[in-house]
Amino acid sequence: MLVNDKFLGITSYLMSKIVLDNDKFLELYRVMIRIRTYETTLRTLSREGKIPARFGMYTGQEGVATGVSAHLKKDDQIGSTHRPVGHLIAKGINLDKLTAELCGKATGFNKGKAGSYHIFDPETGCLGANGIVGASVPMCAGYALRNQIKNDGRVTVSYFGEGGSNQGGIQETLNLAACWNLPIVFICENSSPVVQRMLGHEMDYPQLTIDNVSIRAAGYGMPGSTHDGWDVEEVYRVAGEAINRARSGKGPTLLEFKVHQFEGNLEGRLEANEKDKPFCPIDVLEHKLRIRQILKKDTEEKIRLEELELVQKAVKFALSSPEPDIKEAYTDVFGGAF
Ligand SMILES: Cc1ncc(C[n+]2csc(CCOP(=O)(O)OP(=O)(O)O)c2C)c(N)n1
Repeated sequence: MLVNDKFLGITSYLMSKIVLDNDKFLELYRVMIRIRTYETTLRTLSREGKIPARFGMYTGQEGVATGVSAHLKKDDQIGSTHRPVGHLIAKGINLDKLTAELCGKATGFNKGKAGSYHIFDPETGCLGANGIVGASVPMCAGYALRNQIKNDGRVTVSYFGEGGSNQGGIQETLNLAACWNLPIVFICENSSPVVQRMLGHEMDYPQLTIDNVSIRAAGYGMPGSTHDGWDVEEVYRVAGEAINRARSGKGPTLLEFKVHQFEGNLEGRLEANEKDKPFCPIDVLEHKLRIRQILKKDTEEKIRLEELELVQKAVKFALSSPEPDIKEAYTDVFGGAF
């Protein structure tokens, strides 16, 4: 069910869907604060010229990755997008090595060569952010096929945007995943029409012909549904059902989450108007937590401070790390034999 009302008018709606216990609530809150703190700090680093490549911001979408990853085990896999930081942090990636990678340092996950768009950490199942829109989705089906053959209970989650959903490779992957009953959950984070309106239709993707991407699931013979991405509790509930379904051999699901993207495609390109971001997932969660008397001021301050310290430690690690040696330019890459 979607909310079409202003945040302050939806208290009863929010209260009617209690799914989480207090500890779980605070756990999710902490992850969302971690993602927001991390991105805000990294944006400053980027503006200071300390991040060589631009990166896509996930700000405003934290509820999705957090609610989804809360059901994932360490060796479950995710395939990410050009806004990878939220997906990666929610999956439990090491912040020191993540920051070093973004800063192009030798201590990064991929020796500083991947940057934000191609980060790869098999240890936490983060199998590729991807700067090519939609490109990680077919790869995720490959991981899911591997999981099905090995029969080791692993699940793959494949993230993409509504723009990416128009890619032919995604359509084929949805079809194949359904035909082969793969243990995979497709997550479409749909930021339209807000972004389209804000960008003045400058996107080089065809406009969607439908409001809800999830209706396409029926054509492929898998369950599909659309939900509020700014309500982490709702995300947690439906993602849990889909992930359990995949894990128990019942096949794929397409979940669509409506989100408000506070930044455009790239860091610093767009600032949303206040009126365009009524549903900040952190505000919504804090609102719920306060009403239910779970979040007291001192707990909130403690969580925010601890997460800030974690992020600052990662930044310190990255900035004091060495640059990659010039000889490394030809290792670990195709064409390294030159
Ligand atoms: C194949 C391909 N085409 C175009 C681009 C340029 N591009 C980068 S982000 C983006 C918008 C993608 O929209 P969507 O999938 O909805 O993701 P969102 O940015 O909304 O999260 C485009 C067109 C690209 N990176 N890859």
